[in-house]
Amino acid sequence: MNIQRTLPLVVLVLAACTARPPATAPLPLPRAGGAGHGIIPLPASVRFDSAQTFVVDTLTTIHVDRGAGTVVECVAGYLATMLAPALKAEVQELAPGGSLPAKAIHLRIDSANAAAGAEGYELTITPGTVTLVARTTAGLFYGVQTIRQLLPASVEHPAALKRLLTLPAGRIVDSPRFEWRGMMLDVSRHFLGVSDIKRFVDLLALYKMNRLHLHLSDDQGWRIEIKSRPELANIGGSTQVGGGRGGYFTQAEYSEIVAYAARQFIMIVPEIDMPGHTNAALASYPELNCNKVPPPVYTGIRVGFSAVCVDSAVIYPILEDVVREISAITPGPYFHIGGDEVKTLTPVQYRRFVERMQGIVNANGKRMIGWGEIAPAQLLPSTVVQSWIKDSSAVHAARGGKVIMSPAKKIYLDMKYDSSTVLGLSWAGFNQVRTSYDWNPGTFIQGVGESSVLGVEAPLWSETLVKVEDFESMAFPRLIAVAEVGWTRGVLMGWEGFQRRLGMQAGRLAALGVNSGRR
Ligand code: TNX
Repeated sequence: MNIQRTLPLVVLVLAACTARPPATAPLPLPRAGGAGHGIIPLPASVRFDSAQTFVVDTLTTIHVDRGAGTVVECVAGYLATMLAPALKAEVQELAPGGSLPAKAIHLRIDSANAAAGAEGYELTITPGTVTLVARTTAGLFYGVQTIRQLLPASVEHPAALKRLLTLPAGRIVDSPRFEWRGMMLDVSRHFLGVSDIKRFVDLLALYKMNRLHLHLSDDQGWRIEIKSRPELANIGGSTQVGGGRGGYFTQAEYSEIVAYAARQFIMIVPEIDMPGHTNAALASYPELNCNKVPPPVYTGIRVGFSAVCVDSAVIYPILEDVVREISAITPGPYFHIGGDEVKTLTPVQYRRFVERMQGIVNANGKRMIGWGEIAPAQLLPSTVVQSWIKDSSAVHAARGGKVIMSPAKKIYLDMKYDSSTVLGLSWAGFNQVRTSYDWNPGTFIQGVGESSVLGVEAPLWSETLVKVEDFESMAFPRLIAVAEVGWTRGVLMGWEGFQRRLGMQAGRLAALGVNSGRR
């Protein structure tokens, strides 16, 4: 390295912002490169130049422009940690007009870069230099994930003997099809702890997904501390399906998850399901019930039987406290009110409730999201409808609103793969990996065209899932298919190619210790 040309050399402090996936067992991947790369989601444009490669070794350095800012430094630090100990885990500043040493990886923000779009990136690899350019730090992070997937699976495991880390020479220009590329975890039916959630965050990041929706309340459990209404978590969080211990996130733990996810460009979207799916809340505060009698906590898996007393004025201060406290610790702009499967209210009662909640959510500075059932209410165009069955979300598209596509028959990750799958449900059918891959979010619902689709999100309901391994076996590999549906333009997609690339992910998933289900 020519220190002269990079002076002043500054080693940036990265400890606070480096995060890398945990892992358990090393396994090699087939060599990436040529036409046979294994990148998922498939980038918009990939060109490999020749048989030449960039070799990562102890001479390799990572550079960011001076003054690029902490977030760029963090992304560079994430890459440095991933490549250590092949190189020294240090990020260096490049002075204006300074030239790069040989064997440099340069991460650069260019806000005027038109090729890649807001979340896109351009990656150029030559034997001497790797240049990653993006308009935003998110784009840089996605480019780093592409670099990661071009490297052998051994980079996923800190204990793996570092085989030759090489990148094929070439150029990738890439940007996502949809803004919303998400997953939902139901931590209500069975509770998952902070470290389990972080593990999912790590895995979402690998596939360029950017939303993690947490289903924080349901009949069986209330999973977040509300300081002004402590019984919600104390009583409502005391059990789960099957009668286990349950649990809940303290607000500090929730904030820890939010911050951890933000470092990997993943927004946490909190959901408090109402007016139905509320038995845990009803058991905690008698005044939420029309008869003021709290029901016992519920550990079965029926749906549709509970509802808060929507015509009673006394419930709204409680719901306002809930929305206020959660909104205050949620930097993302969304609050999800659920709204699904309410069988005990009239349509008028239901609609009035949804409209009132929309006001409360907006008053707390958030945009409301609700499941498809909310569409017939008078919704603002800023409200988002999450479609899960063929519902009336076209009504919302017609008023200029956006729709998140979560069709149960395609991407419900709690549906069995087939009749031999041990865990999961099958009310929407079997969802094979191909089922989750082969569909078009832009044409799936009549009246909800491409421009009305905010993106895709795969829910993972947990009636039958207890341990994080159970969640993983249902999510993987189908979630990887959903990641490609959300990112890659339809004309570029194809099952055969995806299947081949998915095969190439196997070693990586094994190195990460992911309990992947079937193909
Ligand atoms: C329907 S999808 C539900 C959930 C269940 C799920 C099981 C939706 C908005 N509601 O309450 O857990 O089916 O697949």
